[in-house]
Amino acid sequence: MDRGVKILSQSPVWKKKIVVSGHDGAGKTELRSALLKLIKDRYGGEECISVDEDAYQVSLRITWKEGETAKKIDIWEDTENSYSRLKPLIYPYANIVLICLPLDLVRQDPEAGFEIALNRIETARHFTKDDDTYTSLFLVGCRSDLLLQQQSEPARDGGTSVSFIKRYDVRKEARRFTARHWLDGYLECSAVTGEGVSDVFDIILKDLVDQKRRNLHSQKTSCIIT
Ligand SMILES: Nc1nc2c(ncn2[C@@H]2O[C@H](COP(=O)(O)OP(=O)(O)OP(=O)(O)O)[C@@H](O)[C@H]2O)c(=O)[nH]1
Ligand SMILES: [Mg+2]
Repeated sequence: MDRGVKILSQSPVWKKKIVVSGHDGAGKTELRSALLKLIKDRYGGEECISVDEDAYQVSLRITWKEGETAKKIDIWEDTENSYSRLKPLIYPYANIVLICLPLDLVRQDPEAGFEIALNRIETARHFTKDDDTYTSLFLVGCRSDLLLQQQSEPARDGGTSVSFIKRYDVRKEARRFTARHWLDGYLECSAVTGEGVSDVFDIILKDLVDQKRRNLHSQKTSCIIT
């Protein structure tokens, strides 16, 4: 646990919630750590950043100061093993849900990979449908360095034919999946090398700012058909 110096309590507060979901071992925890590192690198050292992680490691609160505004982002993680009674705590009021897709693993077994991602999307939509917060859903292609490494190696036959794996363009399929399931976008990074993490963070921040406008026309307003 890392405890920095607290931010002045009288600062105006901008508070957002992000949920990181996806396959078992997709890179959710690494992505949270990479985002934390990026925020620390960008917004200064210990003087203006505080970090709190809960005992179950499902929620991480990062607070930093930008101009006069204190910014807080709660980054929650929903793992395959999360107790089902935690889910109603993890998802509601999420501003963004990131569905992590381990590109190297999905390239080996696309059918199972996209099915798991779809299942996570349905879970996220189910647990956010009744609150009054706009929730953006992004698909995040994770472990992109492992994908590159894999593509430069001869394909091994692990149940799927070698020629199929060689031809299969997992990035293209991820983009198609994003469009087919009405997600807000497809992002990609390697949390370990840091490649693409700042682009992911910039898009997340932009989306969080744009949500203010979108909230005026919330997607969750109920309608009655007579
Ligand atoms: N090379 C590389 N390895 C990664 C990357 N992201 C995650 N990993 C590795 O993949 C494994 C799983 O990463 P985690 O971040 O623990 O995955 P997770 O989704 O949190 O896993 P669960 O919480 O168990 O579901 C670890 O060995 C990580 O070091 C990445 O971008 N590149
Ligand atoms: Mg994890």
